[in-house]
Amino acid sequence: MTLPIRKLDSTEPDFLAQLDAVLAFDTVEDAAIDQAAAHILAEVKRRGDDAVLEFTNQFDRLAADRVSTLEIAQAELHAALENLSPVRRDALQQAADRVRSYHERQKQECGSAGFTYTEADGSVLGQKVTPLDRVGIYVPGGKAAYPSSVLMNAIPARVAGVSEIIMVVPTPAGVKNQLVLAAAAIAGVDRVFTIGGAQAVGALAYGTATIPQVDKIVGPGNAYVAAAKRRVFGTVGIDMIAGPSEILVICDGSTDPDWIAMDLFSQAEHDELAQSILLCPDAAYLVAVEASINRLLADMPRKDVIATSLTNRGALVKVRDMEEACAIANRIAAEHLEISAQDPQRWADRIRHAGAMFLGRFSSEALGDYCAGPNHVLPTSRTARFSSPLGVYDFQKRSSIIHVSAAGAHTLGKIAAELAYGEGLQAHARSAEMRFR
Ligand code: HSO
Ligand code: ZN
Repeated sequence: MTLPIRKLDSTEPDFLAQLDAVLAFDTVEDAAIDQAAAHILAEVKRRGDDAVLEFTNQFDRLAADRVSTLEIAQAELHAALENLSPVRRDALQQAADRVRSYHERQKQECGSAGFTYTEADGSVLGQKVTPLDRVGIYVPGGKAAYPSSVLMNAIPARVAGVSEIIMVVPTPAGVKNQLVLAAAAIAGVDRVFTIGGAQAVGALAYGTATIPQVDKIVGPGNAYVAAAKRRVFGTVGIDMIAGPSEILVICDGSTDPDWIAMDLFSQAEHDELAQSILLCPDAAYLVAVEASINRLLADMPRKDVIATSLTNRGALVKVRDMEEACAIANRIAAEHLEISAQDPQRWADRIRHAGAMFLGRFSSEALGDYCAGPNHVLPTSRTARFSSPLGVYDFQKRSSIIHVSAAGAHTLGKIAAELAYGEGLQAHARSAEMRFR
């Protein structure tokens, strides 16, 4: 099988335009989907449980008579865990333990303790960090129902100190994904409702008689879920609107080409829109990877998805040298960046924009997807230019602390009053002045 995978060469005059065309991803929101989501949200806001029940029965082909029957008891979550094969249960547990310890480290290192400092006049200024009270985790029900994503969303919330984690997961035709339930048990999710779509987002955002209102909704979903999340943002926090998954591999030509081909497949198999790109200065090596792709593809159960993804959105790119590869990687700002090279640290030092960096030939993205420890919820569609992996910090917020001494009220009061008069705000000025006059 010969896949018509796109080949680019950075020495071609219009290379950057070609690259941008490969990267371009149409995020235009579908107006019809947005309108449908808006309607569902309005109904859930107005009619609460009744609307949630109707939409759930309709879209997921259920015949539930009360929303409370859509809640899965803790005992059922733990039974799902117990019923896994010991090998799989053990793998899930080890992944959870590693993700937890990484995020515990992140909590220590990322300013979770807040800070205060005292000025010479005795005034104290600072910042207090507080976990969110209640968080909702959306877990897709269909082909992208990933137990690993349950761990990646719930564990940092738990580590942050969130008091209550509510998970929603649609169960079309009532089919429950046992591995998802087991992951919820391991991650310590408090309550699970088998609802999904815009109606689940609405229930979490507004609260109903049965489903508690949350402060933030995280987790990926289909186009209706994304539209609903966009719309409830402001009433609640949201994590991000994730695009299709991407991998960018920079290879110096020293890694087994089969390994690189399989890494490109690993992202491509997620979805037809996923993107896998390889940058390499060695033309012969690119030919070898292409041969590996064509040889290995036939054996892949998801070969159709992989082939579509690689054909429509993939690319093998010949670059001048590793320096140029790094510059291109910064332009792409990929969700996942593998640097498969002899001296990966040397090149990693040049990278400024990537959701996660996998350094050296043994660090395949798959390890990060499941169990290395860092989060696999990462900025997609070039948003790594300005955003970060999901982390403990996403489940915390900060409050400023201002504790002014009598002496401080004098010095600060004069500054504040002067500026308040300048803004024409008398009460501000007087409120400051009363404390030192
Ligand atoms: N690569 C996906 C995460 C995932 N992979 C889940 C396997 N399961 C997006 O980062
Ligand atoms: Zn993956």
